[in-house]
Amino acid sequence: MDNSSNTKSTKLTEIHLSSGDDEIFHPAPLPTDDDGFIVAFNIDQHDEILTFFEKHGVVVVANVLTEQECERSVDDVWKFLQEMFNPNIDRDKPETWDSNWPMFSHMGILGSERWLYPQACDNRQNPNIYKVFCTLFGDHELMTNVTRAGLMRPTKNVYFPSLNKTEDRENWKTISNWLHLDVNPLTGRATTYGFEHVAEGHFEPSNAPRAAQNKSTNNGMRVRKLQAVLALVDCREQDGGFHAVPGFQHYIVTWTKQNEKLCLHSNQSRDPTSVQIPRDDPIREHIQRMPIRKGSLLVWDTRLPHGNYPNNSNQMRIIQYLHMAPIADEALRPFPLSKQDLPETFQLTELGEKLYGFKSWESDNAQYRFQEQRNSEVLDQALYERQVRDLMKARYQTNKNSS
Ligand SMILES: O=C(O)CCC(=O)C(=O)O
Repeated sequence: MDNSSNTKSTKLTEIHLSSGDDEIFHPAPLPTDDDGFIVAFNIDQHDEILTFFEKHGVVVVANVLTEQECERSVDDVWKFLQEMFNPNIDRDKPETWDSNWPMFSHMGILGSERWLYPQACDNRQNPNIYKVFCTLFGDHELMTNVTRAGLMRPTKNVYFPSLNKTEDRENWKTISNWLHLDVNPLTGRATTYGFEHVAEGHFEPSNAPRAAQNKSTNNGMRVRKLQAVLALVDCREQDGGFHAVPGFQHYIVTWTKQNEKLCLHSNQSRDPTSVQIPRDDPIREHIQRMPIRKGSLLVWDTRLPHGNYPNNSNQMRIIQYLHMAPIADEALRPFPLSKQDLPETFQLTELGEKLYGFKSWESDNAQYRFQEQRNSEVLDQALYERQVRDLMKARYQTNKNSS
C-alpha cells in the first residue's frame, strides 16, 4: 500500500481542536443501534468520522478486523496468559482463571506486560486501523504504541465443567466508578503509555505547574491525543466495557479552572499524567457506556474523562489497547523494540516498519526525529522486559517438555 497517496488526509492545521472553554457542559451522547451498540462508521467515511469526532470526542469504526483476525487475536490472548502467567490456564475451564491470573484484573487489564504475539502485532500495522488514525490526525506519518490486552472475566452464570454447574463470581468483577483523564489539563502532561517518553522526569511532578504547558513535551492541551480500544469479541453492554463523558473536550478548560486544586494535587501524585475524577463531580451524571461490536475500533480524545465498568454477564469482554500518534508529536517516540522482540511468525510490512519505528517516514522532520538520541531510561526498560519475556517463555517450554 502506498501510504501517502491512498489516504485522504485533512491538513493538521484544518483539524479543529476545540478551545474547551464552553461556559457550561453540553452533553453529547452517542446514538446506539437496535442491538444497543454505539452507531459505527465505515472506514471510508472520512468526513463523517471527523465531523462526528469533533462533536462527541469519540467515534467507532466498524470492521477494521475480519472475523479470522479477531479469532486469531483471541487465541493470542490465551497463549499469552499461558506463556507469561500460568501454563495451566485453559480457556474452556473457568476453574483455571484464578491462579496466577495477571495483575490489574480489577481494571480489566491483563498485566503490565506488552502483548507481543503474532496477531496482536499484526493489528498494530493493520491498514484499516492506520487509516482511521490518519483521518483523525490529518497526518499520515504515524507511530503505533505497543501495549496490552484487556479481558473481563464473566461474572454471572459461569459454567464450571468440573462441578457440572453454573456459579456467579462476584470477585471477578472489576472496579466500578473508574473515571479519569489521561492528561493533566493544568500542566498539559499527557500519557505516553506504550511509546517512549521524550521528556526526562516525565513521571515526576512539574515544579511550576501553572506554567508547565510552555514546555514542548507538555503538549496534551495543544495537540490532538487519541486513545483507543479494539474489540476482539462482541462487547455488549452487559459484558462490561468502555465508558466516557462524550463532549467534555469542549468544556475541559472551564472545568480545569474550577478544579485547579485537584489538578495541582494530581500533579504531585504517583502518576502526574492522569487525574482521577472525584466521586461527587456532577460531570459523572453524563457518563455513557459504549458497547461495540467485534472487529470495531473505538477511538477517544484524551481530553475525555473515561474508564471502564464491570462485567455483569456470562460472556467475556476481550479487547486490545492500541493507538497511534503523529511522528511530529514532540512528547513521544516509538517504543524502542528490537526486531528480536517480535514473534518469529509475524511478518512486518513496509507500513509496519514505519509504524513500529524501525524505518523513518519521508519528511525532513520525521528523518530528523528518527536520528534523535533515545531516552536511556526507556532503552533499559525495553531490555529488562525482553529478558523477563525470554525467561517466562523458556520456563513455559521446560514445563511443557517435562509434562
Ligand atoms: O478498558 C477500557 O475500555 C478503558 C481503559 C482505560 O480507562 C484506559 O486505558 O485509560
